[in-house]
Amino acid sequence: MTIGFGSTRRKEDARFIRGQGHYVDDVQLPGMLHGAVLRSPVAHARIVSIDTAAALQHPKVHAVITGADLGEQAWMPTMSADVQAVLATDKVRFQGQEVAFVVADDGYSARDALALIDVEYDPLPAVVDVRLALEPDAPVIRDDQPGRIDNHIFDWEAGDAAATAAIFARDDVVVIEQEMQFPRSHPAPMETCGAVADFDRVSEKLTVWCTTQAPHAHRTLYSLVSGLPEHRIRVISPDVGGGFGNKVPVYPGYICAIAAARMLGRPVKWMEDRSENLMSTGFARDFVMRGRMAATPEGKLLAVAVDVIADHGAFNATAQPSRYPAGFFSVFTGSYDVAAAHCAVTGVYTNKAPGGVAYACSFRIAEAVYLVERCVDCMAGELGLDPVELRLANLIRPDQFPYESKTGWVYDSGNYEAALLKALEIADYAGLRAEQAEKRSRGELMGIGLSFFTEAVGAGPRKHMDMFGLGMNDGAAIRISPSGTAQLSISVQTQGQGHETTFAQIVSAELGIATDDVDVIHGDTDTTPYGLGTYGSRSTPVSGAAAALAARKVRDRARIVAAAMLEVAAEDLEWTTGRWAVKGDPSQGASIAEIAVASRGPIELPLGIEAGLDAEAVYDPPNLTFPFGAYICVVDVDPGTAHVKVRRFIAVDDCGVRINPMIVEGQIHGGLTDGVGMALMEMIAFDEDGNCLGASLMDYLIPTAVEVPDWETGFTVTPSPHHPIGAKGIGESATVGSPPAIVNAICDALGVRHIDMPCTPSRVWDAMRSKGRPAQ
Ligand code: MCN
Ligand code: CUM
Repeated sequence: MTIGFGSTRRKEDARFIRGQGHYVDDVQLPGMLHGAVLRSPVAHARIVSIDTAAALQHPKVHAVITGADLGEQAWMPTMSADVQAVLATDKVRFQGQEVAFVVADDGYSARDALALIDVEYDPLPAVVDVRLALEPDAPVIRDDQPGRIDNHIFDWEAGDAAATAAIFARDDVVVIEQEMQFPRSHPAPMETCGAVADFDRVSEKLTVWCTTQAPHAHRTLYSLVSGLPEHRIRVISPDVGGGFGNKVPVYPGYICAIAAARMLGRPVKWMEDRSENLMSTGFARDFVMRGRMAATPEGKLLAVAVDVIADHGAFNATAQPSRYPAGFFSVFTGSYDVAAAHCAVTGVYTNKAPGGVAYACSFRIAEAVYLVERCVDCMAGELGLDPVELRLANLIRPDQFPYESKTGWVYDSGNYEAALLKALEIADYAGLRAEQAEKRSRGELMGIGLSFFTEAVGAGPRKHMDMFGLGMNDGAAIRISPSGTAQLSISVQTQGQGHETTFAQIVSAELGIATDDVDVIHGDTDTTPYGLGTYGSRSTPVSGAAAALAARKVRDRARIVAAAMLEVAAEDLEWTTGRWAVKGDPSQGASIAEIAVASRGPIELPLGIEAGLDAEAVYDPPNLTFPFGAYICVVDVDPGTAHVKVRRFIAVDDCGVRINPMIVEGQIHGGLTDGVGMALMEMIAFDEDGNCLGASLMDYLIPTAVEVPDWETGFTVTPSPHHPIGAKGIGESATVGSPPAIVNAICDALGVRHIDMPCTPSRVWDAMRSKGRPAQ
């Protein structure tokens, strides 16, 4: 029996390792039909006509739905104040865009019938380069918006432009400037996206099983699109095979399944295949950045400035809940105490699938951390300082917390130097530098790269967040059975993070109930309290806090009942794990199980006290939590093939109090692997006609166990002062922190100032040649 925090095994693994998980594609309903989406083969074209007659003749086809059939529902609102075509009516705006939806007896027939639909396209020039999209003669992509004459979406800035410019203008500062790109990448979860929609014409209730990280948020959107009231919509998110941000947005296929189920009066399943997932959903990053940094010649960092052009694709469907169009990018001052900072971000439409979706990034923090950590290394090179030295001299000091950044974020707590020193110690930094010097003398290319990052997770406080005009609070409800076991229902949705274990541990720690005696209910809007779901590593910071607070309410109620049982005043009782006992006489007490049964039993409860111990809480976070970490990467570059091998990777993370250190470590391992992918191989590329070149896992490379080293992890613990259990989120830290460490290491190995991700062999080869290598 285990109680409370610690590395207990994951409860959910019992079903997963037996192959007993239950995913959307496992849902089978009587009379269920299957849908398939017809997608545009071209990136930009006017739709002249759609002829569905032949497809309708197919003996197994029940319906072929086009945008015209959807009427007002042909467009749906996005989470970023834009609209997105569910099925294209006027034009197609990216390759892979949804054009028609076929419903048939089985999935194979539905897909076969797609080929029978005849769409006449009138091709238009496509633009996939953000800079070209901003040119005055660029084709206007969103001419559905009245009066639009260009592809510009927004201009947004943060920080103090004048104060920053004043520092850059000083003649006693050293300035570096570096252009860099964070390429378009894809979360590529194991399970693709899909939905099963079932509409009961009698009760007028719609049930949607779908791959979502945020069931309640999806319910709101389905209500907005379908016109059905929210209480008549039930969203169920069963087991989810990885989300990584891919399953935050609402995709057209879900809406098509819902529309078809309502039209036909039968359940409809739609599951996309791998290419559809890679071509049309969940794109992240795609930032072109120009960073500048100013420092004194001695190495005091003074200012950071950055201009960004952000490629949002054809529809601004950025799934992030902040009030800022560039999400949390304004944390780009990172972990350093600078005097001034400024960023300017321009959002642009291109003929690509909607981008700007989250991918283990905490909403643009991956981009921000990459920017600042690359700039710090460029500055170290410029000043001739060791990157460690420059960082140590500028990290925010422990006594400066809570620290208000120059762009208005209040970092809750931190002890940065301790984390960096620990990483240096694990790595044996001095030893690594000595090894590198020795290898260099033999012409070998070894590189050592650092990054220090601050994350901002736990969306979120009203000051920064809002989704559909709603705040970002989350509820938790605990039901205590008469025998003292518990069910906790939560608003967030696990996709592999282990919530069924860690949330049980939170309740267990608060109430002294064994973790096995706490079951976690989630992923069903009919049975869980309202909340905004899992992304931005917010489950622990927000929903975890709600769970702890609900458990504390249970404890408070138990105290009153125990007082009645023991015939003492409640104030005379004290709590020791799992038990209320009389102060000074621990033998006089009652366990939660004893109190639970008594609370529904024959004892006389004080006036106004209801039977049972059930309790609910809603947590409205006063601030985000700011986990941090120090990463060191060691690479070897093969001078003959330009292949980069990540030989060692040391990650010291601090996410405050850890509920389950083993799960936390697993999150770090996964995130670091993501980082290797982004730094070395992942990029969704397009040709100049807008054809997507990353539509299969043969073309879009993702890392496997072969490409990654044995991770070396370490931890420091700096609790969050405002979180009930002192925990900060961890789910995205390593994805955010690792890419710059790897690129810094590659630059260090090659002796070049910058190389863009992904650092593929051909790019590394070019960089080597720029330095006169390899010897011709
Ligand atoms: N945890 C802990 N102690 C802490 C912090 C977290 O024990 N101090 C545990 C949590 O209880 C939870 C896990 O670590 O079981 C991750 O918690 P948290 O940081 O709160 O993140 P979320 O649960 O909100 O997960 C979201 C985050 C995001 S946004 C992406 S993207 C991502 C990530 O999680 N997607 C993932 N990790 C993933 N891991 C898996 N396996 N699959 C995904 O899709
Ligand atoms: Cu930034 S991806 Mo996660 O927030 O689902």
